[in-house]
Parts: sequence; C-alpha cells; structure tokens
Amino acid sequence: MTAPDARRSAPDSSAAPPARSGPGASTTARAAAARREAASGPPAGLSRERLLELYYFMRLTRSLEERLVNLYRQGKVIGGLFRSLGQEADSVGSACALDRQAGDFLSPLIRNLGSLLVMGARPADVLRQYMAKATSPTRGRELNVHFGDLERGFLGQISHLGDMVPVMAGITLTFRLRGERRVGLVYVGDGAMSTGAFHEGMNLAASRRLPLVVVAENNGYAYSTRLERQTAVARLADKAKAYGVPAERTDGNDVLAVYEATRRAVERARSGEGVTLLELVTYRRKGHAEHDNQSYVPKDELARWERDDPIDRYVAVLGERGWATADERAAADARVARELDAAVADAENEPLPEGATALEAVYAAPAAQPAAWYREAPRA
Ligand SMILES: Cc1ncc(C[n+]2csc(CCOP(=O)(O)OP(=O)(O)O)c2C)c(N)n1
Ligand SMILES: [Mg+2]
Repeated sequence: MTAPDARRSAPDSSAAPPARSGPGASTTARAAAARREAASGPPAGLSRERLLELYYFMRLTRSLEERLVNLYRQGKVIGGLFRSLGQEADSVGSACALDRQAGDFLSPLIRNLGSLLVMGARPADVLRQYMAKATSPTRGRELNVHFGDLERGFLGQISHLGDMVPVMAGITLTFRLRGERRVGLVYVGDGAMSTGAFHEGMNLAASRRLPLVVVAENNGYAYSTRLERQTAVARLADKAKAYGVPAERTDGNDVLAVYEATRRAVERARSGEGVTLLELVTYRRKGHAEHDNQSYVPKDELARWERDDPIDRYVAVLGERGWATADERAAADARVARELDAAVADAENEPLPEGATALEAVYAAPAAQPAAWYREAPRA
C-alpha cells in the first residue's frame, strides 16, 4: 500500500492530503501531470479565458458560501447550511469538463454549489432558496439546495444517499435510447458509496455501458463517521472493479487535475465506452453543516488540509506559469464581490411566501382524491 493511502486509511485520525501527483494519484493522472509539467502549457482545451474562469467560479463559490454564513448567523437562512470549503476544485473542475452546448447533464449533491454555478445557476436564486423566499426556484417550499433546472442542465437532488446514481443511470439510458450524444455526471459521497442504491445504479450503468461519469467525492467523512469506519476499502476507486468499469484516482484539490481526469471520463462516455468511476481525494473542512462544530475532527488534521487549500494552490499555479496576472485575478475578485453585493441586496428584500399559498403547486389541483392527512376547516 502506498504511503498516502496508508495515512488516509489509518484508524488513528491522521488523514493527510495526498502527495501531489505522487503515489496516491493514478498512473494516468501522473502521466498527465508530467506532460503538463514538460509542456508548461495549460491542459487541452483550456484557453487563458477558461483558466481564469476556473478561478472565478472557485472564488464565487467560496464567497457566496461566506455570504450565506453571514445570513445564517443573522437568522435569515431558514434551513441548514452546507459548506464546500476546501472542495471547490472538485465541483468546479469536474463541472467545467462537461460540454454544456452538447446538453451534458449533472446531478449535484449538497456540497456541489460550484457545479451549479458553472452550469449557470444564479447566485441570487441560491440565496433566495436558502432564505425560502417566495421568489426562489421552489417558491419557498424548500429550504436550500433541492432545486433543479433542466434547461441549464442540472437535476434537483433528493436527499436519500446514493439514489441519484440509479436516477442518472435512467437519464443516461434515455440519452442512449434517443440517440443523443449527451453525457451525464453524478456526484456521490464516500458515505453514499456504502448504500444499496449506489451499487444498483453502478451495476445498471456499467452493464449497459451508459454514458455516465460517476464522481466519488472522498472528503474523509460522512457526518461524523470517518471513511475507515464505514468501508474496508481504502481506495474508493478500487470499488470500480466490482462493476467491471475503469477508474481514476485524482487529487481533488488540484482543479486542473480534476478537469483533465473528468474530461477523459466524459470523452470515454461520449464515444460509447461507458462508465468511469473517478475518485477525487479531498477533505471536508467544515462540519456536515453549519450547526456541526466538528468536535470529532483532530485539529492537526484540519490544519494540514488548510495548507492544501485548492484556491491558494491554483493562484500559485496561475502566477508561476504566467497564465493570469495579479490584475486579472483582482478583476475576477472584484466581479465576484460586485455580483454578490447585488444578489444579496435583491434576495434579502424579497418577500417570504404567503401562508395561504403553501399548498399551491404541491398537490394536484383539483385533488384526485381527498387528502387524508389534514382536516378541512369546519364549515360554518
Ligand atoms: C439513505 C440515507 N441515509 C442517511 C442519510 C442521512 N445523511 C445525510 S448526508 C449524510 C452523510 C453523507 O456523507 P457523504 O456521502 O460522505 O457526503 P458528504 O456529506 O461528505 O459530502 C447522511 C448520513 C440520508 N440522507 N440518506
Ligand atoms: Mg463524505
């Protein structure tokens, strides 16, 4: 077993970031990193504008979540608040590898705000959703991230862990049956990979060679449960063998590595070669949600991963390679601040739904059957 794997699977709470392009990365990922190093050019398909866009979306994701934390502390966020601090490269790098023009489609989880933004979700809508405003995509009927936008290419998730894998198997089967060359991408957490639904979905998608990319986000925890306490498999990519599909294991805090690995998987899917399981090794730097104080997380582990921050790492790469100037980055930061100032001002001032509308667009109207779960008001 390689050193980083040994650290990640040790029962002594000493999970550490994987060595960059080191033994924890797959052979293909290492070769790609070496090629990039040698050529000193950006990965295939990435212009300077696109490289800067990756930075913009990671910054937007982090800043939007910071605005949400402020609103949460003011009591303006109605439900739970889920952070993706430290996982921005995972969401942004993978979603950017899809081809939106071709109609590629993704299924996000609670920690994929970055993916939603890449697909075109508007920050104001995310804020409205968290504040349960009447103007939110679900018109105040849901309190955070369970909303979809079929035109922009993302599905409204359901909370049941693992269930989006069979759902996306079904959606990509539809692409196949209609003769469309579209690709689906589904995210699944390390915890969700231990569900029956994950297994059934993987098996279906693999046996039918569906055009699906399965992104396993190994962030070390499921709620307060460490990885090694809920699965005996140290490298989640190894689970691919059970389904007969190829896998790649990549440093999830390196946005370019994530982008490249996802692109390879998307190309395989589009050319009819079927499913790829992509393990992104990253870390959940906050608790499960804002209400969780992470008391079960060793402080030194957290400190080590803070030093592996995906945005800091990308800023260093952009500077060293001369791919973006400090001025260009500052302009992207200013754009993020400007857009979020406007989005927060809009969303905060909008109304909550009227109580009398609570049942609208929830049940069929007129009801097919009388509702058995609430009593009609007594008639006068
Ligand atoms: C089938 C099922 N069991 C339990 C839960 C409760 N639950 C919600 S999120 C979560 C942890 C998820 O961990 P992981 O899949 O690793 O994703 P992460 O939160 O780390 O991104 C649990 C146990 C659920 N939603 N569905
Ligand atoms: Mg997890």
